[in-house]
Amino acid sequence: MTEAVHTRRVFSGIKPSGGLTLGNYLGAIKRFVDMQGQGFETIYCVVDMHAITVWQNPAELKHATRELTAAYLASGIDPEQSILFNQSQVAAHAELGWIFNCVARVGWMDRMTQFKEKAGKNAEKQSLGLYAYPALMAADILLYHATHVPVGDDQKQHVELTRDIAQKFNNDFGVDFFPITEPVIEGPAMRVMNLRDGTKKMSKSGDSDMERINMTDDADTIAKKFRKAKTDPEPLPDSLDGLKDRPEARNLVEIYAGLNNMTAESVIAEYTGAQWGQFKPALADLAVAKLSPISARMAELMNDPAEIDRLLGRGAERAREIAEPILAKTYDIVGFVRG
Ligand code: AQP
Repeated sequence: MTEAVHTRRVFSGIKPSGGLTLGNYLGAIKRFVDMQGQGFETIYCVVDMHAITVWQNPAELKHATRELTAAYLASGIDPEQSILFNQSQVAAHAELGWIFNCVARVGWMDRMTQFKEKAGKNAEKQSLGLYAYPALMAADILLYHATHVPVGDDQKQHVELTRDIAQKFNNDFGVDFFPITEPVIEGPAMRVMNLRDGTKKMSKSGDSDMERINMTDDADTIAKKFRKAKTDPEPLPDSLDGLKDRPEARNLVEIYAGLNNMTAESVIAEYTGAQWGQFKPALADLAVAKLSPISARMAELMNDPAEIDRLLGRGAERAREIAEPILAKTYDIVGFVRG
């Protein structure tokens, strides 16, 4: 069998499940912007169908969908160059998601650490959608035959599952149809940690607002949150090795590196021996310099929700043009009759 040649295409998405964090910015949005114009077709999604795997108030879901779109635009996603849309406007995601529910195995889903973390001791009370989420995520990606998926480190296992699903589908039906997608997890700050506990991921839905930086926080709030961030009594070390077993210290260094487009090594080189009283204000100033122009632009864009909806509708039309022929071909491969 000759190998199909796939266009270099990027797909990625974010859930509109609350305010966006610095983790979403450094692990996802900033890198989505960087991948525009790098020889890829770029498709970015507001994955609202993933958001409802846990309860969302309908009015808040609409607000979060528009706010996330505003964050994409304010950060530099160009809606002409990239396809930008919300998932529920392209029904093919749900349709391919069903087929992948029938390809993925229960044993594979049982190994997904994110479900275990999110469900905790209450797995029985979670929605079936939360459990099946990674099969829908595989559909999101493979519906566009995406070859590259920029994600934060927490999503690595789900992209690996996407590869397993593509492989099993291709093997089961004797085709070389779905690409084996590459996760792109490069650079510092690929797992931004909670400011109060450096062993936990920074999340939109974490319990306390003090544990995360929101993209819309004002300068005083950002400075206060970094000032109160947990650290240890040691100054910054003289090499990266010195951050081993110091998760909170490492996190702040990585955030600085991610925001300033530099490596963690060069941050250490610049701040060797610095005390937290010196480093934390420098980090806060940097975060404010990077985030405040974005949040100001987000606020402007949010003044015209009809324009945001129009852009999402137009993006969905363009997404359907790619997705529908791939879904139709999938239906033929599976053996569904189409009149
Ligand atoms: N802390 C993080 N560090 C680096 N990257 C992160 N991402 C999320 N948190 C971090 C990346 O953001 C993208 C979109 O994630 P998502 O919102 O769709 O899902 P999530 O990973 O479950 O994000 P949250 O903030 O934890 O949401 P909630 O609390 O609602 O479940 C992904 O590329 C992810 O890697």
